[in-house]
Amino acid sequence: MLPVWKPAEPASATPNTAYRRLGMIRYTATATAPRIENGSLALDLPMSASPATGFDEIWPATGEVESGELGGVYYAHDKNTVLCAAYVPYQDEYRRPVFNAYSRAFDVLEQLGYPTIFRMWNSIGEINGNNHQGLEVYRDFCLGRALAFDEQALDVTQAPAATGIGARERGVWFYLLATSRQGVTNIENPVQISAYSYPDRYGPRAPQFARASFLPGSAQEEAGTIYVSGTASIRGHQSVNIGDLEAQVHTSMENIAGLVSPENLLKHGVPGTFGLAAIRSSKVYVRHDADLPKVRDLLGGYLPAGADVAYFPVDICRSDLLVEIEAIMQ
Ligand code: 3HB
Repeated sequence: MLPVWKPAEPASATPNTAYRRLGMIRYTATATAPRIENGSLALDLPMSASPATGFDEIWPATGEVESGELGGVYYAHDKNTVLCAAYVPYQDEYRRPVFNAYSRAFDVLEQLGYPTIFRMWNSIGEINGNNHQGLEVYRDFCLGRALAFDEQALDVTQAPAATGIGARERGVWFYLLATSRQGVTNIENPVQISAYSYPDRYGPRAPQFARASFLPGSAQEEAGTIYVSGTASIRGHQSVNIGDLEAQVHTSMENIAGLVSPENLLKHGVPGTFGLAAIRSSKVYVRHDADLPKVRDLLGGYLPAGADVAYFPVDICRSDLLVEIEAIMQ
C-alpha cells in the first residue's frame, strides 16, 4: 500500500475527493489536531519551514470509507486498512498523556477489528528538550508509548516500523496504519541492536519499533510493501560518525541497504526482491537547514530518479544525529 504525494492544496481549495481516501496528512508549517473532513481523516503536521515547501500525503482507500472519533482518536477505515491519528498538546511531562493517547488508539484498533499495526509516525516538538523533571522529551515519550504497549501485553517484537522525529511546534502528533490482513513481518537489521533492546542509558524505556515492516500484497494490489523506519547513523546501539554529516548519510543508507538485502529478507521470511532501487518514496529529516543542499546532493546517488523525496528541517531523536531517512519500497 503506497501513499500518493501531491503539492499542498491551498487551505481554501475544495479538497480533491475524486478518488476514495482514508485520509490526508498535510506536511506543512503549522499544525492542527486531527479531524474528519469530507468523511476522511485530516491532519496537518508542523514539519516544513513554509507551506510552500510542504505536500499532502494521501492514503487511498480500497472501498467504502467509514470514519469517526473515539476517545480523542480519529480514524478512517475501509475494511482492509485503518488510518488513526491523535494529538497530545504540549505538557511538561508526556509519559501519562502519551500512554493515554496510545492506549485509546489501541482500543480503536480492537473495536474496529485491526489487530496488526504496520507503520507509525510520531512528530514530537522539542524532542531534544527536557521535561520538568529533566528527562529528555523523546525519552519521556518513549516511556509513555512503552507503557501503552505493556498494557496491551504486546510483545516488543510486534511493534511495527516507526518514525519518532522532531516537529516545529510544541506537542506530539501521531498517526498509524493497521491492517486486518495476516502476514505482516517485522524486520530487524543485523548491524543494529533492535531498538527495543537498547540499554537503559538511552532512557528509562527503550523505543518500541521495528527497523522495517513488510505488508503482503492484497487482491487489489499484488505487490507487497516494505516500510522502512526512520534510519540513522547507528551501529549496534551507538551513534557513529558524530559531527560528520556526509558519513552519517552514507551509514544511514548502508543501514537501509543491508536491512532490505536479499540475505536479510530471506532470514526474515519476506518474499520478493527489494533493495534501494525499489524505493518509491522517502522522507529525509535534517537537523540543520544549512545542511539540506548537501544531503540532497549525497542522496542523489542512492535514491531512484522516479522516487518521491521530501526533506524536513527538524530535530532528530538523539542530539548527536544530523540526519535520518525513512522509505517505502515496492
Ligand atoms: C521511534 O521512537 O518511533 C523512532 C525513532 C527514530 C527512528 C525510528 C523510530 O529516531
